[in-house]
Amino acid sequence: MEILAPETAYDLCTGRLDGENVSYGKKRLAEIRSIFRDRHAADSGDGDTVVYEVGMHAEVPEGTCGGLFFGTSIIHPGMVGDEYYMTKGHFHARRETAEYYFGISGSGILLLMSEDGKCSAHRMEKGALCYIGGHIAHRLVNTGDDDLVVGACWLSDAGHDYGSIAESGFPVRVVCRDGKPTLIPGADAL
Ligand code: PAN
Ligand code: ZN
Repeated sequence: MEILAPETAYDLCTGRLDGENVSYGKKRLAEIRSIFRDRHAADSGDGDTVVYEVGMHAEVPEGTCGGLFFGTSIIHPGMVGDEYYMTKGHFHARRETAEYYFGISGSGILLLMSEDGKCSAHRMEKGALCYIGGHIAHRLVNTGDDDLVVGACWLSDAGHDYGSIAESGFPVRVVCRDGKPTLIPGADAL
């Protein structure tokens, strides 16, 4: 029997994934304008701007029971109006499935929301480990000047439900006030 080389490389400093079964996707402003509260700023921004990227190692097809996915999210620094760049956010389609997030670099906030709309905000930075329980929606917000890089591991049959977030949003938003990240109430757009 021979000793095999790793099929996939994972850079512990950058979260970069390379090799077999790795794919990268970009989320551009044009696709997610509606998540930001300042509609005018969102509509007038360049739709080609990449707000975040997700690299993913998928050894098994989406939906496989008992499998795992491993990913790196890179939320670029920037703002739409006074609101920091963030991910769309989602519940898992299979609501009971949990996920690990861990901070690799940059600084930001992880917003969590229960199904009855209770929200909490957690600092996300290098070395932070966050267990996101089932039935909890999650969204990453980059409040720093550099990329916010966050690793994640979730079940391959978790699925993503973006619809509930699109309808009701998170009840808390992260905006810049006096140069500092500040939580304000309100899911509605301006
Ligand atoms: C992450 C997210 C990633 C992008 O891999 O999918 O951060 O965020 P959105 O999916 O909300 O656009 C994860 O939580 N997977 O389950
Ligand atoms: Zn998730």
